[in-house]
Amino acid sequence: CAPSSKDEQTAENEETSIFRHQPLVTHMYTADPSAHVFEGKIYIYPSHDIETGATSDDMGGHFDMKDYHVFSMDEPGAAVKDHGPVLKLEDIPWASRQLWAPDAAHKEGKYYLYFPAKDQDDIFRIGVAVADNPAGPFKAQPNPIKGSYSMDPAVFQDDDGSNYLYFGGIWGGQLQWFEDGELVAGRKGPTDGIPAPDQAALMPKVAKLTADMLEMAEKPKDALIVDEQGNPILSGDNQRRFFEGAWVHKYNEQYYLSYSTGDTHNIAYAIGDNPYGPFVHKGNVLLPVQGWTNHHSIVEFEGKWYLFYHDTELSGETHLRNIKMAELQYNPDGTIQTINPMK
Ligand code: FUB
Repeated sequence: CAPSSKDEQTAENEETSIFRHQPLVTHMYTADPSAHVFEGKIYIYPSHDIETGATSDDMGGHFDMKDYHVFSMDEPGAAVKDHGPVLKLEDIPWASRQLWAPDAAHKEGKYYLYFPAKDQDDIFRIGVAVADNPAGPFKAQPNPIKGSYSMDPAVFQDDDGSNYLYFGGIWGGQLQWFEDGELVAGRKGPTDGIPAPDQAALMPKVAKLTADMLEMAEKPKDALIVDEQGNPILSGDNQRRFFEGAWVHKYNEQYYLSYSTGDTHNIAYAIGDNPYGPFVHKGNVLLPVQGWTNHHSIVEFEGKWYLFYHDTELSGETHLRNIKMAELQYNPDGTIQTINPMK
């Protein structure tokens, strides 16, 4: 099923009810939705999946995206507007290929798109592009963020206005090739640098952003994910360990770090009392979806909370995904009610 080439699209059909896990966008393939409320609307910053014939492998070579579109909706369940391409690979001076999962942030009238791409040496770095409004277009900075590596950036803005960049992902995301922020020579394969099963897992990274939002203000630290006893989640604990797609939100003064467990396909979450963690693993936000990848964001709109995610309903192909949303519910103790996308 090939999407039509319409640039502007409206999800006018009642069938797109968010509570029925319907695709939000059907005229093109979209994935990795990062949702934010800007100017009173929901803006979604997804990956734009395309078919290029790139070979499928354990390093994600088949995710060969070349631009980003921005989408918006006035409220949950309303028409979804495609604002068109807002940043293209050819306009990013340092990037060579693979525009993977982005995120966006707002500060003092400017909007910032954070995105991963491979550099000229085929190593993932994280870039930032700037716009005057949430729908872009975005202009890329000439170089990636200094000291950045790996992928799946997500920016959390705390109530005091501080912004924190979370990033990282193993296997195709190359996090396992780095130690203390440096690429380790000789690491090339998907499992090179993955800790032994009885060792602590690799963790997502976190760093405060500079006041101008363009660089990291500090060396990235581990956002430690621990079990209820305070022990780091182990590398062999595939149901709970971090793989990719970190996202942080705040609910009732607690910090929720949610992430994909990759080869076990959960969106797990852990709770901490500050943006750096440690975060105590609590359970799953979302069970496996159709397709290999599971990637999400969580946003509050007018007092209700929503999960944005993707699956492969429209194509049946792991690299050609479609974004969806569903309402999220909390229990009185702050835990999240797990969503089963198959129901
Ligand atoms: O879209 C490419 C990659 O697939 C993302 O960066 C990962 O999180 C996974 O969803």
